[in-house]
Amino acid sequence: MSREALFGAARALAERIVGAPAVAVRADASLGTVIATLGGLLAGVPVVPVPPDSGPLERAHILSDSGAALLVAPGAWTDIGLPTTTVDPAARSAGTLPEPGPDATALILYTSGTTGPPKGVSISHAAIAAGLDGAIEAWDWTADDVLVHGLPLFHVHGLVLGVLGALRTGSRLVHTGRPTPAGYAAAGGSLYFGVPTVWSRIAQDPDSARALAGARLLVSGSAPLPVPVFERVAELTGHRPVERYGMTETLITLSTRADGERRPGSVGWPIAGVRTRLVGEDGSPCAHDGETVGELQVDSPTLFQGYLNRPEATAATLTTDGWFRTGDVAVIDPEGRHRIVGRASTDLIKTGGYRVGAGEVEGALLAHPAVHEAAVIGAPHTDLGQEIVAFVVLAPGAEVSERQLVDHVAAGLSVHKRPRRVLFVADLPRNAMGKVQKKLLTD
Ligand code: MLC
Ligand code: AMP
Repeated sequence: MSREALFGAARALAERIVGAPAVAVRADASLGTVIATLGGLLAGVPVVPVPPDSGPLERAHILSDSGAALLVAPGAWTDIGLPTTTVDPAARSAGTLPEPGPDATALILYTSGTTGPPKGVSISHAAIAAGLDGAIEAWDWTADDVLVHGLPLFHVHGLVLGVLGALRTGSRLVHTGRPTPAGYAAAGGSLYFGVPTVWSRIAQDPDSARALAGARLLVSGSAPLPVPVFERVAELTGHRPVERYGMTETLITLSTRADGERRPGSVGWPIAGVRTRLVGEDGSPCAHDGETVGELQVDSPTLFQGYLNRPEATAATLTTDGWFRTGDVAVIDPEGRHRIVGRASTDLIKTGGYRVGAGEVEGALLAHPAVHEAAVIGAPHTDLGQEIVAFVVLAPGAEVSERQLVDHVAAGLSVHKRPRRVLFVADLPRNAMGKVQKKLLTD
């Protein structure tokens, strides 16, 4: 679809939804999602992308918490108690709407915390512009590029960088539907985005990997890129991948550069406008010696506006001087290169690049009548980075299979939040305070 046609169709939707408090979009990997998102942005109506495979529990929470007045859902989800509409890719409007101010909320993205249901992260138009401009500069991204990816359109990576970034630069976008090695190989792009699981699968498919030799830049983000995967991708494609780091709450903050050194394990330097610092457990600044480990904090025009309806949760992420606490543990070397070494909390799991809170999965398991106690961990996994593993104590006399519990979580939440393994145990290891000792479960 040309840019002109896309904006015409998006404007036609924008005119129908202008004035709504928020619009939810069933964000499948389709042109309809792109038109609906752009329509919301042009109308100045916050867009709430909803994962297309989200089950009733997760969907009901997102729709009610976000205050969406309308759902754009082509041909599905008629039972959700909200008026629905569809997009018409053939519609055209040349009308103009007033441009939303920089502080208007552009997107509300739902993402997991360590406990409870996902929180809505409000992101302003200005933050998106700042994050994209920083990435565009670091990667020399121009209208001559053809961006290729197959990532989901309800998170920062696929939607903000992967769709809005293409619109901001004017580069073409090929979405491969799913991020498969064969799909990437066939797309003939210049710029490729993937999460580490995608690059790991490409590294194991030499023919597809070699087809990327003609690209300009390969970019990995959303989770740590294992060094052997970096090296294998470089060997097969001739390109050392750019690695970059970000969060839903901060958008993109750190990256190696198209015109700079790309070292395995390094997420590089702050993009333009972003400041970072490392803070020790006692609150004092850490040395930038490449060894001293501290919490990474960010001060940046890319920061979120807060968690929707959760002022206390928002306040808990900010220091008294207004810096955002990422919860990631990092080192900075004397040249300013950043390396992410882990997370402060074991209860945020990264699986296939998706962020999943252990508490949300535990809550879904506990809602099953056969489950008495549940503890969920992220266990190291070569393909997914971490895989979700549940330890379950059954209620007295109850019987349930591993498969039934996996399906129970996949049906209520989203498919990617399902445990890959369920281990039935007689009891859970707890400390003197009664807290489950997840380190022992991981071991
Ligand atoms: C299996 N399936 C089930 C099921 N068991 N479905 C229902 N119930 C069950 N119990 C089926 C599904 O229907 C689906 O089938 C398939 O299994 C999906 O399996 P999967 O193993 O989950 O998918 P997989 O192919 O392994 O996914 C890997 C992946 C994916 C890399 C493609 O994890 C992915 O897209 N990750 C990207 C995450 C991302 O974009 N993160 C960015 C966050 S933003 P079928 O038939 O449909 O295939 C961020 C900010 C930043 O982090 O800085 O970037
Ligand atoms: P999300 O909100 O889904 O974007 O998840 C953000 C989290 O993903 C961060 O807090 C990090 O833990 C992790 N993350 C993102 N990019 C990277 C990266 N390049 N290396 C290591 N971890 C990353």
